[in-house]
Amino acid sequence: ADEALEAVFDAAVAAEERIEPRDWMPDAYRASLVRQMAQHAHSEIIGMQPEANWITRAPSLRRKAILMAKVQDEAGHGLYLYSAAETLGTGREELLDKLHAGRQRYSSIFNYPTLTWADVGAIGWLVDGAAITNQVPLCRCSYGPYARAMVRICKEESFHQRQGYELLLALSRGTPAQHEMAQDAVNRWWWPSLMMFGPPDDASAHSAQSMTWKIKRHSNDELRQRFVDICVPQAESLGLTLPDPDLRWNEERGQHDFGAIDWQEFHEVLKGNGPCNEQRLTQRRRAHEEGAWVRDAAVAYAQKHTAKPGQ
Ligand code: FAQ
Repeated sequence: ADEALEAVFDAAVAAEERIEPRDWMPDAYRASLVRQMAQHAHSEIIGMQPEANWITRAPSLRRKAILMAKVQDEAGHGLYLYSAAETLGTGREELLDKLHAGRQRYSSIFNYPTLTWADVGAIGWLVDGAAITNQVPLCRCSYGPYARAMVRICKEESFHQRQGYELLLALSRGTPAQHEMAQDAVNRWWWPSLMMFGPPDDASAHSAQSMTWKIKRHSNDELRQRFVDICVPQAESLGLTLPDPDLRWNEERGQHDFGAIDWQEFHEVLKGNGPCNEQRLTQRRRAHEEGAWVRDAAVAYAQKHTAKPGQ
């Protein structure tokens, strides 16, 4: 019977139809989606930490309001994604437990520190820019709830990217010290941003299967290249340079060549040895424990209200 169901599933994917929660799907498809969506959700909420670090030190009320809105959006993105993962039968609590136990991943990028105010700009421009490049194709993901969550997330990410760009532009055109601060932030965030797209195609364990299932629409290297090509003219407009002496236009390919990525560093960060891995997870576990009373209160409130009509 499974073979007939699998044929229906394969045909739906081939016909660009959406797979919905109640449709039959192969166990491995479900598992791979949960893996990717959980990693994505975890990235959104862990990703609040590096920038939240600057909320109290934002240089003006306007900058502070913008940054608070952005960090709140990230919490919201986490919630859309946990809800989307719930439609596959895995609850938020279960996924959070796995994150806290170090059994599920979050993006490597959030294990780097935010040393200056310019880092908030570099994160917006580069990290959110990389996130959009990766996530726009996910709006066409074969799994309906994930694809729909992505549409809204991408709109908000675009605003995040613009605020980062505008912040960096203000610094770049500011005093020499401000310009230098912007350049230093770009120097530190550039290479880790390129690593966000994942390992090179020949080392990407899941790409081939995920592309057959139309979860992913482009390979890691394709999206990384697209991102580099987008960033080069933007860096020029910003008056900042990208820290890669090998970066140059390749007329033949119609794309930029760029230098070698330090995959050793990527693997170390994935193993937990990045500059902030321990700090991020400790802070996440603490926030979860300190928020226990909110969850308890919400459950008590809900029980009280469901009990009422019968009283
Ligand atoms: N960091 O076979 P592949 C954001 C893992 S944006 C850590 O190529 P796949 C917005 C991968 O899980 C960031 N781990 O895997 C924001 C796998 O491990 P596993 C989040 C990585 O899935 C901005 C192994 O390596 N975005 O949060 C990374 O086909 C600012 C082999 O890799 C998403 O998650 C990495 N960079 O492709 C928030 C987007 N790369 O599971 C706050 C959705 C790979 O076997 C502030 N995800 N790994 O143990 C995806 O598109 C894909 O999952 C990829 C990886 C492209 C990340």
